[in-house]
Amino acid sequence: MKDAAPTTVYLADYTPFGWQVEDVHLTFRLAPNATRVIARIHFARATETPEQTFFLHGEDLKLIRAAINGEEITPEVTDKGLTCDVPGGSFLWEAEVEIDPAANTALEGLYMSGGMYCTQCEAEGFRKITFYPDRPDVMATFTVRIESEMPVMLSNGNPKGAGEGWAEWHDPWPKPAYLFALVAGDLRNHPDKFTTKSGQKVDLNIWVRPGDEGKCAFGMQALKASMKWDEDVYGREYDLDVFNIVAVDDFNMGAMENKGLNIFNSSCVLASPETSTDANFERIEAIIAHEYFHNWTGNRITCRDWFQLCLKEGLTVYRDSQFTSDMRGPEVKRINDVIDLRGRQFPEDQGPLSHPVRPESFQEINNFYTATVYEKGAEVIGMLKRLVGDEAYAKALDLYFDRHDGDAATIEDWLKVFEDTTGRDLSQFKRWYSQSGTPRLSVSEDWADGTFTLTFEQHTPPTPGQETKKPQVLPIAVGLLNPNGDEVVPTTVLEMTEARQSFDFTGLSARPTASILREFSAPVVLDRKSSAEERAFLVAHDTDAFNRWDANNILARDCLMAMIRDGATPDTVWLDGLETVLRDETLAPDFRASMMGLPGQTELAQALHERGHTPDPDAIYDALQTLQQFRAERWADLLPKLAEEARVTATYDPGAEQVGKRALGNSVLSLLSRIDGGAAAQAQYDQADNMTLQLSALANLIRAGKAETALQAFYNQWQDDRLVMDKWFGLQISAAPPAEAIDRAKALTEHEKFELTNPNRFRAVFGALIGNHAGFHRADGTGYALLTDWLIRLDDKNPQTTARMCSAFQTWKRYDQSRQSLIRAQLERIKVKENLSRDVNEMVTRILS
Ligand code: B3K
Ligand code: ZN
Repeated sequence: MKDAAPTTVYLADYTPFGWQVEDVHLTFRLAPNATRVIARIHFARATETPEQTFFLHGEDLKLIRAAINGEEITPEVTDKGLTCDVPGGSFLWEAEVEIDPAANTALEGLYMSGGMYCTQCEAEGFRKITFYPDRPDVMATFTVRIESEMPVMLSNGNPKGAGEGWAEWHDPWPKPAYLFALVAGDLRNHPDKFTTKSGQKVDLNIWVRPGDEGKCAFGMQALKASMKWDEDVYGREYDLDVFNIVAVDDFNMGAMENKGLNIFNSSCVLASPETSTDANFERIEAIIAHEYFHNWTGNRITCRDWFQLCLKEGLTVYRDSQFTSDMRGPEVKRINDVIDLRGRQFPEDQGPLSHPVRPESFQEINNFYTATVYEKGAEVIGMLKRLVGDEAYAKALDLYFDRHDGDAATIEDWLKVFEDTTGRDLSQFKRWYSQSGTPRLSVSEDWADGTFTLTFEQHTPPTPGQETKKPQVLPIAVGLLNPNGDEVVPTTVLEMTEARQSFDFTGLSARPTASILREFSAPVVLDRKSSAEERAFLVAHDTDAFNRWDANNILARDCLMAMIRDGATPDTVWLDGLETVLRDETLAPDFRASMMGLPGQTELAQALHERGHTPDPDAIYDALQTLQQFRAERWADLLPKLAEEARVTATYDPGAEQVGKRALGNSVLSLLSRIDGGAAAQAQYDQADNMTLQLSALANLIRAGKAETALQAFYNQWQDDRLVMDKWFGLQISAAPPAEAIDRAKALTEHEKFELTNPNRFRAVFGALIGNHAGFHRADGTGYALLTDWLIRLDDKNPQTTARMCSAFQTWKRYDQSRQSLIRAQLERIKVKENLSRDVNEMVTRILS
């Protein structure tokens, strides 16, 4: 192992850096295997900080020369960094190092992707570029000179000058090193302009590899919409002369908010109707917004230390979800966000990887860019806003930007602006940041003399390192419906602070039906003993779209669980009620498509586990197939009608209206293809002029076992398009019958276009395998073994992506003894791998614990 005894970093140990960085000058002489980085940095001793030895982070750097105030020195260098004696006052630090970007397959620091140079520094990648205090609370202005043969050379900030073989950039905004970026390559740009509300003109560019120019227009439109939205809604303006976005094929995550130079995984910025699905368009719009919004929430106000990550990520996710709501409608956005939260964050929070929104220790910070920090972090902000109200939220945010602009801030700073603007004491609310685990909320109802009483109890089960929990503040949005379906009490927010608490609604003439946790007002598991009739009543009448959907979702789940456990037949009362909703043309197509959805296989596995049953992946898969077949036959009259409503005749547009129709059409197709032998899917495939229709048709042909010709045709058509090829790789595995998934995955790893070192391609194959629940969890353990073989191989090249994919095993304790021991054996195999990365070691140790 690289780290025989990996070190753990604790929030409680925070100490400020003993020096200030006044400015940073960097010169890059780019060469694939021997890039020289020459740094000139002015340091000054910070007052009010304890005596420290002067330590600069540095990893995988070949030190050529170091000097202080012009005098060469020989510092002590380890694999973590460098220490030396420094003068008492201010001084000039100079260092020249050599690095090897072409050999950098970890994609952290300076690396090469398809012949271009690019960087990724968050969280701790800058230390692979030069020796530096690589911590977010050290902020400085950067001036960067790039020397290379590449036609395009970019860095943060504003352009300062350029000539034959060189370019200079200056970023006037002090920033931490994790926001540093450099790109050099043969790139084409898609330019545009934006004028801020105070009249500043900004040049906008999306830079791409030759051939991708035609896929930039949508991203540019999304960028301009984001800039405008942040001015209108948060009063935030852009602050440089240029804003550059670069698309890169090899990237560990979605995108990165480097100041003035956002770098994107090409899959998260390049879009065209022929090559991208509606879901791709929506995701691209959201990620462009997210990275842009970081300019204020992350860059202008950054984090004091990495434990505060949710300060920028939770808030920025919250902001991008507001943006998407505004662009595309709030109802289905909320439903999709909750599906995502329950599908990714809940399992994390209820298993061995559970950690607070603000973790208190880590070995490898990259392992904490999690659904808990991001998505639960955003939910916490949503709750705060609900508790204080929209107006107070806006005031608090204004104060946050005023008070902390230029700061490296903490969660305490964040909560203080709310306390100061509202006069509230948020000390109990703060538990949302420190207590891990998903609270369980149970509710009982009483009715007497015109008074309806709801009594809630909250309880959070133990999580790693946290045996006992205290009650949290829960905003519970409730509405009451009369027996005739009218709303008698509109949405009211109950503020629960105790472990057990009752709330009365008085003066009612009849016992109402309660709609509880509207809009999913708190990230909890709501345990409500309620009859199927009551759920059906909410499906028919609830005015809250989320709860209407959720009541239906619970009926679907209960129906499936009865099928899985007792071999029951599908619940026709539920299906008939749902049919009435689906026939209601006043309801938006995208909402009806959501209502047609069923809980996924992992959600059912979790639900069974929670009720004390051991989930059988095959039985879950079979029940879903049976139910879909049953619905297809029962709704044989309904489906053509819905298909007609879903038809889009206008030219393709990725806006909400058409997207909603296509979503409904594709839900219909997935049923229709079960009763027409795949004819409708084949017809849709043959006629499709956009990827949304083409891909869904292909998925249904695969499920129907009729895709051989279409898969070949698809390959022939798209073999030169990397992003579409990722879909081709993934879909064959994700849509395959479980019995075939592993063989397909194995065969695809032998395909000439499979690339171990390209995270998108690796995830296309193995993400799809993990997502094929019954296939991955095949009883003989071959799915676990195949994934492990490849994780072991990838770890030597790219620890970050390997570590992230280890979470496929986080739910292992749900399954039967045999599967548990098969998974344990694979985790132990990973653990003893030679030179196991710190990233993967930490993940596997936590999962096993
Ligand atoms: N801040 C980056 C994520 C960096 C991940 C480092 N492992 C993207 C984002 O959240 O916007
Ligand atoms: Zn972010």
